[in-house]
This record gives sequence, structure tokens and C-alpha cells, in this order.
Amino acid sequence: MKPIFILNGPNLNRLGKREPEIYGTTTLAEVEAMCREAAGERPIEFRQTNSEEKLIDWVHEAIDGGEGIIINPAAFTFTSLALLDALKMFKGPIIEFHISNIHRRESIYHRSYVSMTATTVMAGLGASGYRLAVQAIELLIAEDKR
Ligand code: CA2
Repeated sequence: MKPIFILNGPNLNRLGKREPEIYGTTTLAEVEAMCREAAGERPIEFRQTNSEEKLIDWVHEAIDGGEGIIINPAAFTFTSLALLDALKMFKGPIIEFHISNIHRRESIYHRSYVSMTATTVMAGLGASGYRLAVQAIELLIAEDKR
């Protein structure tokens, strides 16, 4: 069974430690544990980086050996054509995931490049939404969706 890549972008290593009114108090380590539990037998590569280059390299890794991608690209969502180009090359399902509802926020958070290639977008479910994202990616894999 090939792994699901769960990739997290800049500043998400601070999850649970700032702006709890928007992002809650769950830490990224707790999110990882939640995802591993939800994934069951399915192997997962759960990662976070503040570097755009690293995030793109991990998408390439997923292209070579991953079954699905769940990505919270954080600020790179709204800035990175390079990330969009990398994700476009992935053949399996991609879930763009945001803890907060980006559409309820300032207009700078409304235009996502990643959405142009994502299979689906999940936003506003809070940190526990990652668990639902793991369930959703299994559904998309089973239905052979891209
Ligand atoms: O809601 C999300 O998951 C976001 O992708 C988080 C990003 C933000 O740029 C997106 O618009 C929405 C990152 C927010 C800044 O990083 C923080 C991390 C932990 C706690 C507070 C902020």
C-alpha cells in the first residue's frame, strides 16, 4: 500500500501556540497522532516545513511514490505558482486543507493557486478536520478521483 502524504506549510509548526481564536489549541504533533489513528493500516508521510523548496521536493516525492496528497500549504496557497506546477504533475487525488475558512477572512486569503489543481478543498473544520481529510482521501482513492 502506497503512503498518503500530509504536507504542511509555513508557520504551522506553531499550531496551538498562537491565534487560538482562529486556529484552536491543538498542536501539530496532536494533529499527526490524529491522522495516524484515522489512517489505520495506511502508511502516512506527515511533514511540515517553512521552506517552499522543501514543500515542492516533497510533492515530487509523492509523485514518485504516493497514493494521495493532503496539503495545507498555508501562505504558499496564495503565492506559489511553483507549488501549483508541482501539484499539477501528481496523478492521484489532492485535498487542499485549511484549518480556518479562508473565504470568511480578508480578501488576500481568497485567491488560492492550489485550488486550480486540487481535487477538493476543505476549509473551516478546525484542526480535527484533518481526521476527516484522511477519511476523504481514502474515498477519493477508492473512487479513482483526480
Ligand atoms: O487555515 C489554515 O489552515 C491556513 O492555511 C493557515 C495559514 C494561513 O496563511 C492560511 O490563510 C490559512 C497559516 C497561518 C499562520 O500560521 C499559524 C500557525 C499556527 C497558529 C497560528 C498561525
